[in-house]
Amino acid sequence: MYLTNHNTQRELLLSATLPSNIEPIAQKVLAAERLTVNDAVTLFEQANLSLLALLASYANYRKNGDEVAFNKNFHIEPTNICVYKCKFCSYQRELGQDGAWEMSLRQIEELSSTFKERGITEVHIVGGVHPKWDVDYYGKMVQRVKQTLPQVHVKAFSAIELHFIFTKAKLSYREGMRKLKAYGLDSIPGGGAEIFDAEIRARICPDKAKTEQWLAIHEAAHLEGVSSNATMLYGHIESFRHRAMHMELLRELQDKTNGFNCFIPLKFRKANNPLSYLGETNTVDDLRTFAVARLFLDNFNHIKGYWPMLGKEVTKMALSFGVNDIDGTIDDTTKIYSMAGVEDQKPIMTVDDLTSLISSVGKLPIERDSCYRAIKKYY
Ligand code: V47
Ligand code: SF4
Repeated sequence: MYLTNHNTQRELLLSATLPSNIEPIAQKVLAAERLTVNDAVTLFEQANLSLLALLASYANYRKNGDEVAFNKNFHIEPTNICVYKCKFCSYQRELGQDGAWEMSLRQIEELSSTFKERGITEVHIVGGVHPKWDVDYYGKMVQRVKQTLPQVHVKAFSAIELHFIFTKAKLSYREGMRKLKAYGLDSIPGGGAEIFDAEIRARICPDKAKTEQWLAIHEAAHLEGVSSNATMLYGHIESFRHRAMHMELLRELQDKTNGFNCFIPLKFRKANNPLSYLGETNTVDDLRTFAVARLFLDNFNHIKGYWPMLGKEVTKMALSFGVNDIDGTIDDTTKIYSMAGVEDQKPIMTVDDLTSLISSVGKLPIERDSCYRAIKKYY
């Protein structure tokens, strides 16, 4: 075991002679003061990797100690048919196109039944924006899952799907949210945020919900007592400043509502999509992004390293860069990342795998529920 000694970290930071551009930022971290967008850009561009690890670990320890969380979950991807054509998407198909799928309510129920008595606490439902489905179909999906697995938390539908179905039904976001809540929706996942800058958005996902709409959906959810996650798709054509400004908008909304559970940086994966020519960013950039997110988002308790997208080895490393959550068992139920070319083509981790991964880097595994309450400690 090599557990963090918070005081040693502090001593190290206080005694180090830091470059003059980084020193004031490190002082803010030690004093738990908020960083500016310029501070975040400076960290992205100029901070040494080991210093970033130390700063982010220090900030994370203050919130989460040495515990790292996982959950027992599976995904339902009800369709990959989508009215939009995001340039980074490897998964989207047209109605009737080869490789398109759409699940009936019966199929959703059957898939859920296979997870009975397996201790699952969360079902994550997200898919394409189907041109023919409406808010009641989305609601019934949630209802069927809840009827089959009454104890689970249903975290479902990205702001992109929600914007489309609420607009089609002429419902305000809050009315729509109330309707889905009545069907059993518990929280919403963080997808569709991509990069909030309007010019970047226009180049990578021109036709789907705009930044203001993404934020308004999440705000409406929070006001209706539905918590949510937030993501950021990085490593394509955005700059460090775009990343920092993206996080600033999330931090502002979190100040207002406190409704976000966690932040999940998602690394752009290049296979089978129109942005393949960009290639992928490197592991050092992944780690820097996690660390800056941990330092900048002072009002987010949890930073998630989503293992099916990062791969297990990078996930382990991310635990030294401010990450305190690695998501769940998944059980080979998501195709978004395998279709985009990640190494793990069949994402499955048992509880043993997850706890071993976490312990292997000296952290303390805990199983959590979807609201980050501890269910079981594995140490
Ligand atoms: O919005 C799509 C991303 C998101 C690619 O809330 C890609 O717990 C990389 O939001 N390379 C959907 N990323 C998935 C999502 C999510 C995943 C895990 C956990 C949670 C949560 C949310 O996936 C999309 C987009 O940003 N994405 N294609 C790609 N080629
Ligand atoms: Fe559709 Fe989502 Fe793919 Fe965009 S990322 S094309 S909204 S499935």
